Amino acid sequence: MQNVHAMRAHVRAEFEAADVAGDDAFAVRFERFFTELRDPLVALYGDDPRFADAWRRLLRAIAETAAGRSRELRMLDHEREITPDWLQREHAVGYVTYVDRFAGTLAGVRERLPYLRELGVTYLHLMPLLAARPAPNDGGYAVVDYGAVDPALGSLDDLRALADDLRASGMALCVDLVLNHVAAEHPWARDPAFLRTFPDRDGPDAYERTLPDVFPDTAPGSFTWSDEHERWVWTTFNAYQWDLDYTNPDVFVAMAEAMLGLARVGVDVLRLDAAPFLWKRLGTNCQNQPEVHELLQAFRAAMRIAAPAVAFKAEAIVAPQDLVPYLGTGKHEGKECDLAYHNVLMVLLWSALASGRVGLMTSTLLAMPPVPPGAGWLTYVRCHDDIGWAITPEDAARVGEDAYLHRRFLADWYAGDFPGSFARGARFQPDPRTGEARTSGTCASLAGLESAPDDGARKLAIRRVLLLYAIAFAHGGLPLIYMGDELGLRNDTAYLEDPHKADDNRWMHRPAMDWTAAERRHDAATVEGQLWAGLRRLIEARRATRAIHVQGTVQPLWTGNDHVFGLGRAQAGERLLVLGNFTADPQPVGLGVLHDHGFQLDEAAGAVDGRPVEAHQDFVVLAPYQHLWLVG
Ligand code: OTU
Repeated sequence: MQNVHAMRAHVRAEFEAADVAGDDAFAVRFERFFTELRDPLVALYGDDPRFADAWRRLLRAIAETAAGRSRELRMLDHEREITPDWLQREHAVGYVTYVDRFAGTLAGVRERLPYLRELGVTYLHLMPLLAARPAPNDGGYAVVDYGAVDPALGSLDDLRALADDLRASGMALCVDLVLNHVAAEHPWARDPAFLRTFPDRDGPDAYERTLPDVFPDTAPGSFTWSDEHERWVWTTFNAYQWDLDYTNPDVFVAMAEAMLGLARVGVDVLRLDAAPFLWKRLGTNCQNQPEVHELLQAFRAAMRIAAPAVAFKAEAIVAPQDLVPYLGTGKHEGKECDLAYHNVLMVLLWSALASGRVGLMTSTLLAMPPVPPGAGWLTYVRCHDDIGWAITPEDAARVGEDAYLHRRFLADWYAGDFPGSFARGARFQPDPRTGEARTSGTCASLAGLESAPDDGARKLAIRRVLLLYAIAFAHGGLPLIYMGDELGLRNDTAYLEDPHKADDNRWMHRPAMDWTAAERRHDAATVEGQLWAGLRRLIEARRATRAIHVQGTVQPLWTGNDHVFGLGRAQAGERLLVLGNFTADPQPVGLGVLHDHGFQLDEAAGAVDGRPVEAHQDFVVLAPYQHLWLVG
């Protein structure tokens, strides 16, 4: 074997001792990623007597997974090894949905693939689908068996068949992996060594001095008394979601086995749920601890050796300076997640839409650390969760705003409580201590479709939806369409009838697919037809624009008009400038701004938006919520 990786003598001895068999490709990967796997685990568990055995089991699981890869999956491994940016290319478009709400079962999803193909989807994220505890289970985020599919949705074989179908259609499959916690009923939760427990309130009280509440309204505090263990159990989220103790190497190996199991089924991307919470430290908010990044590097190295086609997506809804490290920075550069949710962009889009001003968005994006090479953003407008108004005091201060007041304004605006608001959302988990709240509601309802009294108002709402999606599509990375946004599905109140859901208003923006509405998607006279056509234009524009490829640079630009956002991109000699008017009024932008950046205005700039360009001698006027795409 070639010594592709310089190893210190004692590590080399361990490498030789590991003696893990496999084919040539496996051997090369094992040597290449050996230290990336071993170093973080030794740092975390080196002194733990359980480590030696855990390590052996981990290596065995990795080798077995690699050996079990079909010829087709091995080809995919090779293909993605030489195309590491496969998720972020200009034709990549994601779609996110619950299996049951979209098509009943996994078999049903297979039947609906033509719909997704027609839209142009290349990546399908299915919400939690592994066996969960009976309701309430937080939409499946309380797993009882990582090796089984929820029987109501189908079987592991159905999942395999779906993955095969998707692959044949050029679509990748993303599945949730709930890393931080298990259902209280999971067999692992019978073993106190897998949990963080405390005999009395001393520990919980000490931690809670600095722990924020995730669900302050419905699940206050972060600990739950267990009669079974006669101890307090760490429960960051709901009382039935028990946090795992990652200081125990057996927990790491158990979760690694769950990951590898999904790789064996043919899953392409793992969404690592609640990644920031994996490691707890007294005196902190117990998020984003350095050890979290060691864990993620080790998980990723294990997967790179076993099944390199499988990518990691971080679900870390945290502040900008804490977010970028999930894509691998510093000593973890190139060794962590391939993708992370750009929740900062998502929040700023809605903020700009409510205020009609783009200064906060422009300056905050300009101040964000760059994405490390090889990694990319998931850009999105809505997802299954609430919108947490994560605007920091530093970011607000840069544009002379007060972060607290602006966050309160946004919560009011999107609950429909602010004078002039077009939104029909709801407050999620209002925190009585701070008066703050997050926001629930579908994209369409938040953008004004539900409140629209007439055709004119409906048209504006449609324009708002398409403007937000236009920025998400132009930004670079992998854009996600949340199921129903392509048809303008409105808030669904049916959850109020279900006692296991009624207290969680996130269900209002998780409607069932409306296939009758979908049938109207080719009728330009309907809301569905206009949204569908608008999104289709965005997908086509993205495909045709090499500058969108993630390896290019993305640069927010000042346009000289505080109501018009500017986003510039450059890649391999091609350049793109997108302008977006965030108000319901016409807005001028001086042509000098365009010329300074090397762009000329032409008629084609309005093609993606679908409205003509209103050009004057020295300026261009953007129609309400219009977006212009200029290629240079
Ligand atoms: C995630 O969200 C899921 O997306 C939620 O649907 C789950 O309820 C939750 O985990 C528990 O499994 O706090 O308000 O930084 O923000 O993990 C949603 C990440 C959440 C957290 C995120 C979490």
